[in-house]
Amino acid sequence: MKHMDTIVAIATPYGVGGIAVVRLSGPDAFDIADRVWKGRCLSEAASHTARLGMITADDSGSPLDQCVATVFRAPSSFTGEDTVEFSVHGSKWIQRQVVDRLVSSGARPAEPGEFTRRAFLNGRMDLAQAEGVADLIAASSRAAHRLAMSQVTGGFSARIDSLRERLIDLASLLELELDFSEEDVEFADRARLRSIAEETISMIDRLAATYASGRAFKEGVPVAIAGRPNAGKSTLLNALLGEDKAIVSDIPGTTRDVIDDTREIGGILFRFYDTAGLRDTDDEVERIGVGRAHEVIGRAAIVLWLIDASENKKEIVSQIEWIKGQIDAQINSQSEIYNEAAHLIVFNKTDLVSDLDSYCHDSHDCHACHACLDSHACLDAHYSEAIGQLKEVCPGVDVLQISAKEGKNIGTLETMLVELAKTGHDPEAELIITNARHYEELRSGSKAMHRVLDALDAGLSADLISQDVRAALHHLGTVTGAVTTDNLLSAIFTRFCIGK
Ligand SMILES: Nc1nc2c(ncn2[C@@H]2O[C@H](COP(=O)(O)OP(=O)(O)O)[C@@H](O)[C@H]2O)c(=O)[nH]1
Ligand SMILES: [Mg+2]
Repeated sequence: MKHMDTIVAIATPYGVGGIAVVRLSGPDAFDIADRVWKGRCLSEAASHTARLGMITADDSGSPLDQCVATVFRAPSSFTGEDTVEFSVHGSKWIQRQVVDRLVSSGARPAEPGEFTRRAFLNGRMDLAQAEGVADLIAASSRAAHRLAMSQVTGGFSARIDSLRERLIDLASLLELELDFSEEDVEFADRARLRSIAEETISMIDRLAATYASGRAFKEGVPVAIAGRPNAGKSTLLNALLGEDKAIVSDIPGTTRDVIDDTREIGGILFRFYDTAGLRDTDDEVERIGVGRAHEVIGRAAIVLWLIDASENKKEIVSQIEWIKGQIDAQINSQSEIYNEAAHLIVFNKTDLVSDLDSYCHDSHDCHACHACLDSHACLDAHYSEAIGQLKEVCPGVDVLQISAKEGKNIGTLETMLVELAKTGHDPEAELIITNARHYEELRSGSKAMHRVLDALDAGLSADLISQDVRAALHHLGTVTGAVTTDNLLSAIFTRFCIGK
């Protein structure tokens, strides 16, 4: 597909920097560039070379900015078209003037995502790779960066293409039969078709199942800090973020709204949510906060249930029982995406119970003792019955002791968070999907393949079965752009920003 016009936009962020890059791409890029250029002719420059020169302010040749122009000749450029990138001085005024000057010399201001759209249309990259470019630009952690890179470099597309090849084989076996329909032959052994279809479904489903983790790695793995008022939730949020983000006080009900922020730990971006303490209350505002807390807990991938370890044993046991009820209720009303939330029981304020050593050794009806605080085993012994019951509801639940105020064991908590985030899918090891559109297409593809199985079971004719195989092919094809419509492209690229 050929574009007749030449587009221009600032490719660097809006604002003042040392330099800014103005990108010009299209069939007339070199002619337009030469019209505003004082220096050695750009249209004669070799591809991938840079020249120092002057951009003129007007046709009389008065200087606007001294800059470096980098020349890329079609098809060896990002867009696949002739391209000049001007590295100009980074004043906002200069940037605007250079763009205006190029527009008045024949270029058109680019629309959002238009450079990447051209790259796709000129076959420089497929659709999943183009979408990867947007993710790469937005990547804010090592995991998100790695996932975007696997999309940009085509690892993900290769997997989709191999799935499509299997389906094409399947469809052609079926369609061969159609050509010989009068002779009533079955070229394709039905049992073999079935096993190919089943294998394809399991491959598609496995990829689709990575989406919950993929989205979490991209946007920040959601971690809810939950518990009764005054357990130290806001103190823990501040300790994890390393700043005083939430107000801490000993007045129960201080945190009324959800407060959140992100932090990268071990290469993974986490989004921590401090919530209002869960309790029944007559205060209207606090009640709304408690409602929101429940929503956040329901959507979290990891929930940290905080317990004030300085309470007496009876109170702690009752809190563990209460947490069991909360988790139980949540498991029963799970959303599809985060149906495997991890739960961690965190005993906080352990600094307050250090003077209770003797108390503990004399009787077991006590707070956790100092010696206990460094060993999980002992704490489990103290609350073994209650924790055992909790594990019946939620087998993977883990227990940890910290002091949010003194920063004790926060490092251990962080290590546990990283491990929990990777239990679903490891971003370093696996191909993981991060894009909602890809997820939807994979699911539709899987549904079409289930219809293929049903049709095989029902002994339907080859033409009916092949229709559903074609439908599955279509859905997988839209992921990489082997199949596209203008609407789809507009929907994708208008979400990019100008200059991409
Ligand atoms: N000694 C001690 N006090 C703590 C600790 N964590 C929180 N606190 C105190 O407990 C009170 C309630 O803390 P806050 O974080 O506001 O609890 P929230 O209601 O759960 O958010 C404050 O006075 C905190 O200083 C801790 O680890 N040790
Ligand atoms: Mg609070």
